[in-house]
Formats: sequence, structure tokens, C-alpha cells
Amino acid sequence: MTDYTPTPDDKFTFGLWTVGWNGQDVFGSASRPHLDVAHSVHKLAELGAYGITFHDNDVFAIDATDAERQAEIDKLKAALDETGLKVPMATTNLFGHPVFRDGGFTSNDREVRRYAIAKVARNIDLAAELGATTYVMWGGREGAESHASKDIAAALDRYREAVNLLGDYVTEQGYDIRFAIEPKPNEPRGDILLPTIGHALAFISTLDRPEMVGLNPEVGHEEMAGLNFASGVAQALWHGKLFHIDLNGQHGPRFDQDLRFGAGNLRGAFNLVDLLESKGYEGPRHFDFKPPRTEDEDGVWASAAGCMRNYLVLRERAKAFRADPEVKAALEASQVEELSVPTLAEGETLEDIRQASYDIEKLDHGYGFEHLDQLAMDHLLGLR
Ligand code: GLT
Ligand code: MN
Ligand code: MN
Repeated sequence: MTDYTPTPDDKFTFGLWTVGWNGQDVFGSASRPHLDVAHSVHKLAELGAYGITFHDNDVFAIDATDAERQAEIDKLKAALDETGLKVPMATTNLFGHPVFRDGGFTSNDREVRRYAIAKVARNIDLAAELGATTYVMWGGREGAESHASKDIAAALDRYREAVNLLGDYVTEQGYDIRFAIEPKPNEPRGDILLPTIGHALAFISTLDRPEMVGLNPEVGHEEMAGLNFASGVAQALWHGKLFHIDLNGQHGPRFDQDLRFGAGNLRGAFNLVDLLESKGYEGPRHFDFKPPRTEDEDGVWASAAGCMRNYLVLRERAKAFRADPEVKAALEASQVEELSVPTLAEGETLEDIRQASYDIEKLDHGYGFEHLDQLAMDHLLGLR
């Protein structure tokens, strides 16, 4: 039986806010006590993680004095030194405090927008100091509940202004940091700006430094919109824009469940792991989940361990699927590789394919996709 024990080589990372979530939701108060940040770092290291990620206010309070802020940062740094855990990504909390009720970069209130940009710039300095190379922008409060309250074009202008300014800042400072925008269709706002991978890609193409900005897509966020996550990620890879990824579980279009990776849409998870592994994605495998509020602290670690175990099991199943001679034959029969052959041969023009003759009786054939998909299913189920 394969050993599914994770090691730092697997590059699993966790947001401090994931295991640190105390269970407070819209309907009820906290169901778990506050988890000490240094304790989380030690527990994740014991479980075999590679690193952690954080929002500024996962580490220190939004109204901390400089001395209080530094004391909390020092505790985090000590825990990182003791465990060897890395910080590949950091981000900003522009959603928790009521000041951001109408957004950060796109609040109608100009002073709030200025404060939001300043808050991000300050945390970028800390991110660089801790060695992060990706800076995530999740605009959960950038949106609206009603039509007339938000001028979408003006909001996108301000969003772009903020990302451009911060791109200038990172460049001037010489930091080795790229931005990753995280799309989400709704929740907490009724409608959020840049709701899907596609919207975010289009937005990025309008920026001053598009090469500095990519995506941090999350499984649940695309699936909330009824979209196929692996397909969206494949397009992000095609654009060279998969800078980071948030792995978790979701049962179709409903509220953002943030289940542990592998829960919810298991076939989608298999497809995703197959894609990441077979296309050579090299970034961290970052889990953004919420251990359900039914769990005590032991349950939190069981949930975190489950994320990594499920990834490793799916990775093994996906590799076995790709290595199976019957799968190779089925891929061949389904002409999957033929899609990589350009439709025009070298030197040909449109005229050549217009002049050619086509036997549409012969072209009218089956593709064998059901057989191929059943082989995938059998591998996922451990039957092959
Ligand atoms: C928040 C959100 C996540 C984002 C985080 C980054 S915070 O928990 O639900 O999807 O990735 O800001
Ligand atoms: Mn989510
Ligand atoms: Mn996320």
C-alpha cells in the first residue's frame, strides 16, 4: 500500500486563516477557541506541510500599534525558523473591518480607497521580507448588492489604478513578487467584480504591467458559478497566468463551502490533479478550506491532513491513469493527440482546405470518449 504521508517536497501550503478559522459564521458565533499562530505553524510542520500563507490581520490586529505589530511578526518569524516552513504567498485583509463594507480598491469613498492601497503596500513590505513571491488579491468586498449603487466602469478604473500603483511600487522596490487575482462570483457581496477566471484574465490584459499579474483561482469559486474548474485552470495555464491556486471542495452551485480538498466534487478534483501534474505546474499546492464548525481542534488537524492525503491519493491515481497502456490506446482511438496537430499543414493556405474534397460519410464516426472516461473513473475508484 502506498504511503500517503506528505513531505515538504510535495509543496503543500495552508492559509493561517484556514486552520485558524474559529467557526464564526453568518448564523452563529465561534465554535472553537482562537488558535495561536505559532502553534498552527508547528502543527502544520508536523503534518508535513511545506509552508504557510497569511493576511496581515491573521498575524496582527488591524489597529495594532507598531510595537504590537512587530511583536506578533517576531513570533511568526520564530515559529518559521523553528520549523523551516516557508511563506510563498501573502495577502491583505480588505474585507473584515467594517471600513471595507463597500470594498477597498473600489469603495465609493475615496479615503477608504487610499487607506486600502496603503494597507496593501505596507503588507507587501512584510511579504517581501518573509520571502513571499506571490501576492494575492481577493476582492471579496469589491462589488455591490444593487445596480445604481456601483458604477462598474468607474469601479474597474479604480481597481486598475490600484493594481497599477502597487505594480509600480513592487517594481521600484525591486521585490521578486507577482500579483495573483482571485476571482469569486458572489459572497460576501451580492455580486463581486472579476467574478470568474475569464473576467479576471480580460481585466489583466488592460493593466500597465500585465506580465506581473496572474491568477489565484479557487476550486469552490468557479464551481459556485457552475463552471468546470479544471477547464478554467487549463485556460489560465494556456495564458501563462496560473500564478497560484486555492484548493478546496465544493458541492456545486451554492454558498462557498470551502470544504477540505477532495470533498464535494471528487471527479472534478481528480481532473484537476491530473491537469496540474501532467502539465507540470510547479507552484505550491495551497489549501484554502474551512474545517467545519462541528470540529474541535483535533478535527481541524484531521481536516488539514485530509486535504494533503486526498491530493496525494489523487496524484497517484492520475499518474496510474496516464501510465495505463489501455488508456494510451483509448486516447489514441479518441484522436486526443491529433488535436495538437495544426489544422493547416505547413505552407498551406485556406484555399488548400477549400479545394480539398471531404468524405463526410467517413468523417461521421464515433469518438470513444465514454470508454476513455470509464477508464478514468475506474482509476479514480481504484479498480485498475
Ligand atoms: C477568504 C476567502 C478566500 C481568499 C482569502 C484570501 S480570504 O477566506 O474566502 O477565498 O482566498 O484573501
Ligand atoms: Mn472559498
Ligand atoms: Mn481562496
